[in-house]
Amino acid sequence: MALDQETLNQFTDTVRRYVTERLIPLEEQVSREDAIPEEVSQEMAEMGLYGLSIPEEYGGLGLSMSEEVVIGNELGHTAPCFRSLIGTNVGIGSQAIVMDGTEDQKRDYLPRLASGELVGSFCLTEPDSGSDAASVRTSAKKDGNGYVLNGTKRFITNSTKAGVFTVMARTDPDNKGAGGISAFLVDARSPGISTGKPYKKMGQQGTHVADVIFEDVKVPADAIIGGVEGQGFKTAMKVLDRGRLHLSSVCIGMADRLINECLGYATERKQFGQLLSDFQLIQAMLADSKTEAYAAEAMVKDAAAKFDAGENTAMVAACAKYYASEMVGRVADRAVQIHGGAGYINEYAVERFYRDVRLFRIYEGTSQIQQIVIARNMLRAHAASR
Ligand code: COS
Repeated sequence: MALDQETLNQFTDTVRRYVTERLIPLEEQVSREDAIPEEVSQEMAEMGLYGLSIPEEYGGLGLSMSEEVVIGNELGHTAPCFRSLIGTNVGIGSQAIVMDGTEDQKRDYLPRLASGELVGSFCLTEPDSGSDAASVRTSAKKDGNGYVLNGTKRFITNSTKAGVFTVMARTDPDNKGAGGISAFLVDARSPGISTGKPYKKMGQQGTHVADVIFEDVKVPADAIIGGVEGQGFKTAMKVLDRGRLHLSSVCIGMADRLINECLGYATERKQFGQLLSDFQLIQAMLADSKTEAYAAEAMVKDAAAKFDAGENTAMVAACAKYYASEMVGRVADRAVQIHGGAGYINEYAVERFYRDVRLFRIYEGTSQIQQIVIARNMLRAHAASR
């Protein structure tokens, strides 16, 4: 544990209060305007939220995974766009450096990522490479002492305000698989980089996702993470394993919020002369949602503890992400059902969250990819035990 229990409790309370008093009242506005007020980013930076996962020696809070999921859960209680503001710096935009970066790369980038001065963004997905992450086509050709990058990255979160991109590019054109990929740290101001117009999304308004185009972008040789070619795919997989645990905790927080919205509505609204909460069919939906949310919470806590103990968590992180993201989809669906017609109206939080949570089953690996990761690990362990 990086923090003593009392400090963690205090920090958790601070985040909870911030979510309740500051972020929840902003949800409707942010959804309507598709923009988070600038001050929110500043406030989150002052609370240290950009640096949750970055070691203290590089200016972050250095939370353990078990601690990070507690905070992820708290942030999950409001619109997911607020969590996404800090999400790339905490997860996919910083962890490649934390896990595999050289000391110079850590010193150069991590303090600025931790403070929120620099936004990190993760460039893996491409127009023809999504779930099949090893088929990346963006090329990194050797050029004197450095490399020249060409290619298009798709659906890149926070790319329009990023200061540094972690870019997966193929350094070995003869190796079409995972081993031909290297991870680069690329300054977003480098000549030849442009970002597309943010996509219009189904939900999660306030978070912006756009393409990033690399045209003859020159990068120095020391831009390769860890200084070794061919390790980029493995780095990306490790980053995603960790990110999946964080996202699972956000799903749990969101499920809890949805359940609370349902409790509030069901104990106020009357039909057939009695409160909705008096109907056993409504109670059954509430009970199913609570049971599933609790099961997901137990999984995430267990997987996070395993991560902190240094165990390989590729499989359990996939289990957690798969279950928690599917769970919150079912909880959101029931929440709309309990709200009836009101659940279909934009003024109610559950209508927005129903759309917002759909993404959890897709990004950082679809449910189908999680199933593949789980099954492959099971089969590998079985083969090794024979
Ligand atoms: N940690 C470390 N290394 C890993 C790893 C992990 N979790 N998963 C795979 N690797 C390694 C393998 O050990 C293998 O190394 P060797 O060649 O030395 O044996 C290499 O990476 C290739 O692995 P594999 O053959 O399993 O790769 P596949 O092409 O079959 O792809 C999946 C595996 C499908 C699991 C991967 O492409 C994936 O996770 N896709 C989803 C990507 C994603 O989440 N995208 C979301 C967008 S990013 S926000």
